[in-house]
Amino acid sequence: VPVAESSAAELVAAARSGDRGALARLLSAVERGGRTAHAVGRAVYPLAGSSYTIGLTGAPGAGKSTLTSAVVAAVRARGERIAVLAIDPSSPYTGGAILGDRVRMGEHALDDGVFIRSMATRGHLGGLALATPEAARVLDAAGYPWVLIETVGVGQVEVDVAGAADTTVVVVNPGWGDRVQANKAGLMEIADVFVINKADRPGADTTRRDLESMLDLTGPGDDRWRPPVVSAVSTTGDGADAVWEAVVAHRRHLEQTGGLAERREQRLRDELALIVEQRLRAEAMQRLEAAGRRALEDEVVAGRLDPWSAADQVLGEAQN
Ligand SMILES: Nc1nc2c(ncn2[C@@H]2O[C@H](COP(=O)(O)OP(=O)(O)OP(=O)(O)O)[C@@H](O)[C@H]2O)c(=O)[nH]1
Ligand SMILES: [Mg+2]
Repeated sequence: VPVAESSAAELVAAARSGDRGALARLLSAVERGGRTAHAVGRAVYPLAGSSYTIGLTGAPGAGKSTLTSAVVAAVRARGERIAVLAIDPSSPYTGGAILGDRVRMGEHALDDGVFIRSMATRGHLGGLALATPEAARVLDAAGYPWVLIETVGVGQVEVDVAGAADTTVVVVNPGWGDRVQANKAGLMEIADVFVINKADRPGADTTRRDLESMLDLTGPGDDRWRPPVVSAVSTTGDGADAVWEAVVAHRRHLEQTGGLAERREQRLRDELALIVEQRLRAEAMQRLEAAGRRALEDEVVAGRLDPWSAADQVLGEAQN
């Protein structure tokens, strides 16, 4: 059932009192985007701000979901509630990878202290970058003190996700040093914590040495934090607690240095700019359609009109 604009506030209230169905509907609205998502965004903003977000990224199949499940178990063992957003940027629909996640995270299905939700972005331009922080805010408003966001690292996507998180965990596997060269620099930049998952496989020690020496070269970042490298075997749960300890240590560091407030502030500035940009982009495309897109394109293709003048016609601007 779609969320009517007027009912966003009611759903938020229901979600805050523990109604998981209401929470799921709010997240669906965010996932779909558009007006209803804006209404949800307005309703949750004043209520959010007390939860801590963790981004968990890495190459396809690195074991992110398995690690997530193990970390959730570690968090629950400490008696804390946690929500998980599994984001699938590659598919416009909630698809196969997510079905696998149901199995991998299934052990938490009956736990009231855990909320797991997968989110596809239906191919919206910039949809992921806007929907992710919004969904995290919904879970924040619903009372989850920890929100973990799992995303497949496929280039720009993990950078977007890092942008939405307080602490970013990058998951690599043994042998990582030899592969994904192109992506390394980007990952080094966003990682607050490194996890060498599948440490039961050969090459884990070499990967650790590689990572540590790269970290030596990079030196501590602006916030003087050196990302710890944690080994894990997520299939057995080994290392999950150490991963969580590293996250908590990074949080403490950010809180003590003022880095947390800084990160959050920068995120909101970026988000505002992105929202304005997305809305103008949508409006621009509407104007193009209204101006007779196909006919204009044909004129340009036929060489009777240059694209600049065509754009002027669409935007109603004088040529210059
Ligand atoms: N040997 C070993 N296998 C693991 C470990 N962790 C995960 N796996 C296996 O790796 C495969 C992929 O695990 P997932 O958790 O689905 O990986 P993912 O990174 O979430 O995958 P995508 O979301 O599809 O990118 C599964 O078959 C897991 O059982 C580990 O520590 N050791
Ligand atoms: Mg996964």
